Amino acid sequence: MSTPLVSILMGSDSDANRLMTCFGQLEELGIPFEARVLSAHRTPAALVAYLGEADAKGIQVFLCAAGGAAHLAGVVASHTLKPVIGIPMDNPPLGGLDALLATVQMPAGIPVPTVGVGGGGPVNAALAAARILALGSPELDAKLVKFRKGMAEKVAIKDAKLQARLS
Ligand code: RP5
Repeated sequence: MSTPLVSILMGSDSDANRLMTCFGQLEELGIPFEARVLSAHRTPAALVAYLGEADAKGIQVFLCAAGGAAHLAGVVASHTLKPVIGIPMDNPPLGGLDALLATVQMPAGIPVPTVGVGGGGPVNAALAAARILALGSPELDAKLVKFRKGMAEKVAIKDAKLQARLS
């Protein structure tokens, strides 16, 4: 197993299933990662201890997923100078608006760029991490170029199918 470059932190194991697309996207791009359940509220000391080790391990980007009163990404960002991307979880009863605002509305000085709530959020967090890492990796940059080309080709095929149905 290669040294992890991305750390995916989640506030609870109840977040894990909704992060599978994030794991899958990182795997597809060949980016080594690790994932941990660590909570800003329930395990504050363990979280801070982990962040102390993460730099030494070579973690370059943190992806932090939490729902409700989601302070995980902000707390992580306050303990590291590495990029931290927030992933608000779409939990009931408020559907993720609570987590979105808690994650994105950071005070000036501690940035937490945040992806959208729900479906595309975890995938986009993985792709955002990939773009950061690609700044120092021509190999990963080439994979992202290929990924985007593949996506455009899929859309062109879908459009051709729609045109065929309408003709
Ligand atoms: C947050 O509280 C977690 O990220 C999770 O989304 C939410 C609920 O956690 P559980 O009660 O399911 O463990 O900290």
